[in-house]
Amino acid sequence: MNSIKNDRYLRALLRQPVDQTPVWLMRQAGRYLPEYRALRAQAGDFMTLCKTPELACEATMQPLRRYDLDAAILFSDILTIPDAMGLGLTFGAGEGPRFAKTIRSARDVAELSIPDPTEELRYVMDAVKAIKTALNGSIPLIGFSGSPWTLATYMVEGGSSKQFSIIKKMMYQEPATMHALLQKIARSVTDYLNAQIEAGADAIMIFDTWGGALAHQHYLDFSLDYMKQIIAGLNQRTRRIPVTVFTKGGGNWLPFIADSGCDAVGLDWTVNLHHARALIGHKVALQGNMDPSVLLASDSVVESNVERILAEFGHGDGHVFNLGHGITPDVDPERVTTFVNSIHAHSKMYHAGQ
Ligand code: 1CP
Repeated sequence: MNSIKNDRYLRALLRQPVDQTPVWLMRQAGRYLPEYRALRAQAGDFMTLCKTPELACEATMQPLRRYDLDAAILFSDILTIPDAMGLGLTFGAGEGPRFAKTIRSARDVAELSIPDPTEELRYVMDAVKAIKTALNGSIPLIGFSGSPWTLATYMVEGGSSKQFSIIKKMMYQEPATMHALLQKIARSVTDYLNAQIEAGADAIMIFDTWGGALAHQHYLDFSLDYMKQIIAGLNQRTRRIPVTVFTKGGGNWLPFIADSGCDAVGLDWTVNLHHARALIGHKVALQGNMDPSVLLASDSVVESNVERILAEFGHGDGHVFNLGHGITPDVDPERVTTFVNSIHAHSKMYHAGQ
């Protein structure tokens, strides 16, 4: 029942032999695709798209019709968790996320509820099930969540932030309150990801988009520790579910991340893949790491950057090709065709004889 025709992505995460390097793109469903913009217009707003399982399923499937991708990702958002915890999420037209309620005190933390994922987040589980049916065993489905630290930045700041002044003040001034908040989020995320696994997700990715804003020891104590807790709490009993951890700006902490219990580490484009492989490639698989802005250049530039990155990783298994962060809305979808096809064409030689 769980056999998947193209399982290159799952095999690469477990550092097993593959015939060519698997590829998917962070934010592969999104605004660079005209069909996504039409779907979102039909839904009216972004959260309606997320909360309507048939529409979320359609958004996941759109990039798979255009490109020869090795994995699908659940169409949803990391901010469904704080929304389900009662903070009231909205996305204004052309704006980032906004929360009606923010977390600023120990009392606010105490009042937060831990959602039952089969109730408040049932729409996500219904989307996972619909996508699994639509995929019909062709490629694996990635379930995901934000890291507790990354989710906390939105919950405390009330939306996107550049400086993280409010949450950092809270972390330094009231570390116990900060830990209590992160603990509650970690429990919510663990339940949420286990429900996604139960609904059919084949692999899990944890997005720690803002971990790179932290000082060294604070990254370990306020971000990585909670991701470790989540990984240890994931249900691996019925199926082996590979887990990828991506800390944007986490290049300095690769050995710590590789010891978190994850199967793969996501790398942004500031990291040299050869160096990362020498450092941690005997423990975990590596995912990444082309600068998304390369996709703004010509086909030949895209192709030469793909070749460079494949060569940086070199011969052998344990590489999942991806961008170093999400694809941006200004990318021409044609460049993505070149990107995906050149990975498949040029990567075979690195796996020859496996
Ligand atoms: O239509 C629109 O205008 C909404 C744009 C959009 C999309 C397509 C948002 C708003 N979220 C998403 C989908 C999404 N988000 C997916 C599934 C689609 C896919 O990957 O194919 C995933 C995995 C995410 C994850 C996500 N949301 C992250 C972590 C990954 C990353 O990019 O770093 C983060 C930080 C968010 C928050 C978020 N969602 C959307 C916005 C505008 C933001 C804020 C970003 C910021 O603070 O800068």
